[in-house]
Parts: sequence; structure tokens; C-alpha cells
Amino acid sequence: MKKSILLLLLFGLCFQVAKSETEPNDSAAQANLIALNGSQSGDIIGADIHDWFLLNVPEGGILTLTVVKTGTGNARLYLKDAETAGFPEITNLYLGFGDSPPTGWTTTYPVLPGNYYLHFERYDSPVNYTLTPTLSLSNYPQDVEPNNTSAQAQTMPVNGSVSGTLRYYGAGEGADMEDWYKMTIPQAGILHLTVHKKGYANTYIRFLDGESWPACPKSAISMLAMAIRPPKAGTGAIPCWLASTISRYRTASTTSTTSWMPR
Ligand SMILES: [Ca+2]
Ligand SMILES: [Ca+2]
Ligand SMILES: [Ca+2]
Repeated sequence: MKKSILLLLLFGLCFQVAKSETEPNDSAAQANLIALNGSQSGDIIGADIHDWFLLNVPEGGILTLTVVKTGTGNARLYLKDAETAGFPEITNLYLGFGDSPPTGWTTTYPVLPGNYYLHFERYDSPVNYTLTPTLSLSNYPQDVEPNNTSAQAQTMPVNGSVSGTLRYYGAGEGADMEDWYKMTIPQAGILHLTVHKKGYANTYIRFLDGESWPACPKSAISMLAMAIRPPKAGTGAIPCWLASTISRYRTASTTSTTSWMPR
């Protein structure tokens, strides 16, 4: 009996009680700090319209924002880039009239390390909320950013591998659209490139002549599409599709001196 009481007490201590907001937090400059995996409670009632929180994301992953809401009013939660002037919106979650389900409403977004604002804006009062941000790490280790141009290319070892993510949002950088690597081949041979990819996005890996690029941008000597599935119905335009996709990759290279003849 004593043991079960002790276990219950331990469970109670481990269970995280939501931390209450500190007013005023009505602007980015007044934002409360919020931690990953920590629950933050607050309300936006009467003259209170805006609540701001600042979140530091230490490593790249899929950010999930969960909001449990009560109250008859409605509001919206914005995820914003805290490292870009004007704090542009990355995504948002509408919080409708009435109570959310007990498990709350959620939105997810792939993000790189950096600082992000979580900004509630109230429409109708009252709104009470508990906000919990969590992060799921990506399947493969992140690449070192910025590596978005040939001049920023990271080293890709011969007979080694690199891994990373694309299309994640980086605070102060925007969406990560390109990753560049440079490989120095010490002797002639047959190069094999193997790509492992996860995620429903598509992308290309282009294999370029590193001694002609960028003077001769059409010097691409091969291109490998990494499409996993076709676009969803109704989003046929490629830019639209790309705007809603993410992907993760791991690329390995091997060289061989076995004979090979081009067809
Ligand atoms: Ca408030
Ligand atoms: Ca990347
Ligand atoms: Ca990049």
C-alpha cells in the first residue's frame, strides 16, 4: 500500500503542470520564454488580444504545436520567424469557437535550429489555452547549413556518406531549398552514388562538373529524380506541390575500378 502511494506521488511530481503566462506579453519584445516539451497556459480575455512566446529550437526536426483550448471565443496561433525582420509567419493554427477536444488541436512544421515566436491573436473573447511545443528529430542527421550555393558546398567524402534535410524552415534563412556538396576524386574510376530518401516530397540530385561550374551551368552530366509519389489531386502545379513538401536524404558514394563501358 505504501509503495503504491509512493508511486502515485512520484507520478504526480513527474507530471508537468502547465506554467502560467506572465503579462504583459503583448508584443514580440515582451514575449515569455517557452521551452520544448513544456506546457504553457494563458488566456486572452477582454482587453488582452495578443500573447507572445519565444521558443528556441536547438536542432532540426518536425515541430508539433498542441493547443488545448476552452472558452466561447476564437483565436489563431501563429508560428513566426524570430530571426527575420518583421517576424514573417511560417504557419498558423486556427482555434475555433468553443472547447477543443481534450487532446487539443495540433499543427506540425519542419524547422531548423533557431528562434521562433508563437503568437496568439484573439478574435472573440474569452479564450483560455494550454500550449505544448514538441520536436521529433529527423530520420537522418542534419547537414551543416548554409550550404545553398556551390561556394558554400560541404565536403562529401569519397567512399563516405552525407545526410541531411531539405525544405525545412530555418529561422533567419527561410525554407532550405538546396544542399550542395563537393567531392574530390583522387584517381580515375567508376563512381557509384546511392541515395536513401524518406518523406513524401520529390527533388533532384544533380551531379555537376565542379571545375566548369558555374561558368558553364549546363554542364550537368547526370540528374536523378527522387520522386516518391505523384502530386496529390488538385495540386498539379509543381510550385504548389513543392511548397507543401519536405524530404530527408542520405547519399553514399563508392568508387570502383571495375571495367565499365557506356552504352
Ligand atoms: Ca494573456
Ligand atoms: Ca539542408
Ligand atoms: Ca541547404
